[in-house]
Amino acid sequence: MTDMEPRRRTLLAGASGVVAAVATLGSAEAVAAFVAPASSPLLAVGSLVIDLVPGWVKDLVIALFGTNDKLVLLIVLGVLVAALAVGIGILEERRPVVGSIALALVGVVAVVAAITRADAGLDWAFSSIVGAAVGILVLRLLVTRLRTWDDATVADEARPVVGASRAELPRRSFLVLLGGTAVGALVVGVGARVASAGAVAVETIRKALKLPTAAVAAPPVPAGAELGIDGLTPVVSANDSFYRIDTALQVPNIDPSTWSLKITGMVEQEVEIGFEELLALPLQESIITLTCVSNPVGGDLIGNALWLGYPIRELLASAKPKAGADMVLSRSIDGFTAGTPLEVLQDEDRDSLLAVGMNGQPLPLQHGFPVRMVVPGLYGYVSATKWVVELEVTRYADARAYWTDRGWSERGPIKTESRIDVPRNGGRVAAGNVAIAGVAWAQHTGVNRVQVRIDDGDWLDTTLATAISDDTWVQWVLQWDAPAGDHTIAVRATDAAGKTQSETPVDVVPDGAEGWHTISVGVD
Ligand SMILES: Nc1nc2c(c(=O)[nH]1)N[C@H]1C(S)=C(S)[C@@H](COP(=O)(O)O)O[C@H]1N2
Ligand SMILES: [Mo]
Repeated sequence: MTDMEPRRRTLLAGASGVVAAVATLGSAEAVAAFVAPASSPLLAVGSLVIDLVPGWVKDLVIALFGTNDKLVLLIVLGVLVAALAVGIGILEERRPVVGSIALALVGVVAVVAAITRADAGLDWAFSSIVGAAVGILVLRLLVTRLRTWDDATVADEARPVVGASRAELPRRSFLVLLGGTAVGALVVGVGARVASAGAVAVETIRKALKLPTAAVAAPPVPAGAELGIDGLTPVVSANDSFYRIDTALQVPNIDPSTWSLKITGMVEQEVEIGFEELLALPLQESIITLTCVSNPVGGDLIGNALWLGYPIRELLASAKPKAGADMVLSRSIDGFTAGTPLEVLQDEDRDSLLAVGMNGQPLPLQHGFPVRMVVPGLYGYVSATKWVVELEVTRYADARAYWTDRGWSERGPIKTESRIDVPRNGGRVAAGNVAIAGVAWAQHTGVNRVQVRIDDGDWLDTTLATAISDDTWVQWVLQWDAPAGDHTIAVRATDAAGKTQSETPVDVVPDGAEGWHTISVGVD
């Protein structure tokens, strides 16, 4: 015997394969948790097997194991995966690269299984692709180290050295990588799987939830609110294209039956309300445009939806804020906080809602399920707390919100702004009649006038669509007889208070961008 005992080498190669498989599954689960919890290759392949297995096998399994059939499937899959992994490890050690190719093929099967699921998107492929790539990397590293160790053993036996053997260092480096990867991938994978299972479970509850109809319905969207121009942003934003901004790495999974909101702090009477109780209250609908303070001039961190919820002012009234309080610190289950002026939330003329519905659906998980705040006229970071669980009545002098501690203003009223949607910035259009159109907003004040300037011309009044309300953005359009050449188009809005947007560009930090959205177009 001149090298490592063959039995031991095979065993360690097999172990390398198993650890590569654990790394594959662990990283795939981690990616799935972010991309789409249901895209886990483990679930996808399992579901594919259930679909493919002939009926008599299913019947037999159910006859033998009853309601444990899924568990049996998972155990069988687990054993198969382990056997495959051992095989791939041994293959890679005997015929370098061949094992990696086999692992890549398994990845392809997982990708196909994932993207052919009923509600899958193409992004469901990500988790399997990343998983296979990580697995191959781990496999190659492990087998290379195993060979180095083996070669050193050969050298030791051929020409022994005094003291520590040459094989000691490679041996250690192989074992550390093997153990470290196994432990790391298990921790990450199991954590991600648990989180994904939570998201899938909460999504199921959400889908089954039926919201009550509003006691106070929103007036219908006026017919003239939607100009219906190609490329112009729709006046009501669909839930799945609504902008999303938050600090949540993992979207909180809240089972509504466990949700409650507490009103605490400077109040005569602490109040706590559960989800069922909230739904039993007379709910109100309101169409409100949310905007992010980080929206640059011309940006799209803004969206308009029909919200269903209970007026926050009513809940506050039942808690009876004490004199001296001037701020409500709303807290998300994940620790995020926003500081909203108490008087804004108490304002009789403002539909500040504890919202449960968005465009006729329960809030999507990403948009705060089961309950969030929506306040007309204030940027999201000071008002729109998602996954909200506490309203602490306090004072600006005593409490600070999440973003106030990070360089943003304590208060965040939305600034009047306007944006050109068509023609596209940098686009080309044919000479002749061209619609210049976009949106403008001055939430809770209202937009009075939108003007466009072409090149160095005069400011031209545009036609405003019918506004849904002062709490929403409004579309506008100007028909332009476009002459050939390169042109610059700028827009500015004037709000109902008579204030016209300032020309001077101002950065988003600390309290929102300012300036005129300006685009270039080529006319042929
Ligand atoms: N829990 C929580 N709520 C939050 C945030 C957050 O980071 N965490 N971000 C706020 C910000 S900055 C904005 S602009 C709005 C965005 O809401 P949306 O993602 O539903 O569009 O949510 C607000 N609510
Ligand atoms: Mo924001």
